[in-house]
Amino acid sequence: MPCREVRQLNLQQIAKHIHFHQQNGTEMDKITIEYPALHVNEAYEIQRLAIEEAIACGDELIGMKMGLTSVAKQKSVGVEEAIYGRLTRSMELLNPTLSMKGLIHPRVEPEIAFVLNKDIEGEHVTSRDVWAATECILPALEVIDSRYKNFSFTLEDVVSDNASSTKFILGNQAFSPYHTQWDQVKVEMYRNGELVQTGFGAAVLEHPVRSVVELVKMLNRTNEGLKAGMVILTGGITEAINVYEGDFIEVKYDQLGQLNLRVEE
Ligand code: OOG
Ligand code: MG
Repeated sequence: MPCREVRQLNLQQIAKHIHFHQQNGTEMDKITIEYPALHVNEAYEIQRLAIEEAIACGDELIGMKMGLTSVAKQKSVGVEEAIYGRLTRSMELLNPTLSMKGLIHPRVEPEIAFVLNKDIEGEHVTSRDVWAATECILPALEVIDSRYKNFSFTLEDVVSDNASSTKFILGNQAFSPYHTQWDQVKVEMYRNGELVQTGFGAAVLEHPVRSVVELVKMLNRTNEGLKAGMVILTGGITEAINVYEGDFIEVKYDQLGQLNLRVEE
């Protein structure tokens, strides 16, 4: 067993390696090939350190995301628990156009995003605490792009790679948390006019608010929490779909409008 200092140093080195691939959009081998004993807690530390690298390069932490929040999603990637990742300013698309430059094998998924107006932390958090700290809710699309070859990974790999986070876009229209039953929102995703995925908000841990509760509990393990102003992506409502140059993606949120994404060179 190597001494603590050596392990620490390795986490930093792995984080720098992952940050390099995240910045350049280049694929890499699974971290667990070289470090088969990597623990999930160490993977979260690698994730945090890699984002610190990005922040040191001028990026900014603006939110958090949950992933693998449905059993169907967990099955499709072979990982059996929900995970979280960190969102930075450079990931937010301000126009509905996705450039394939710097991407490897992107996938798009519809999500529901919470925007907070108060800090939330602690292991005893409830959905009431989340509602009391929610400024508004927006329909969102997430673009995930695992840096691992063939989009194939273990729990520890995907956590280290910031839960595949790459880009996201939020709808223009913000909604009050209170007048919509978020678990009953129906979502339809079309690729080039063809319906390819359908789902309901309930796919996300029965209700997207539960995803924020889970996130706060998971962050509490490392004495972290959510901050006022953060954007929280609660997790894919449907399976993610592969997208290619020239694709036009439309996602219709029943009663809540539509989000589009044009995929370009
Ligand atoms: C992990 C990220 C999954 C979600 O919403 O479920 C995710 C992956 O599938 O690469 O963002
Ligand atoms: Mg997602």
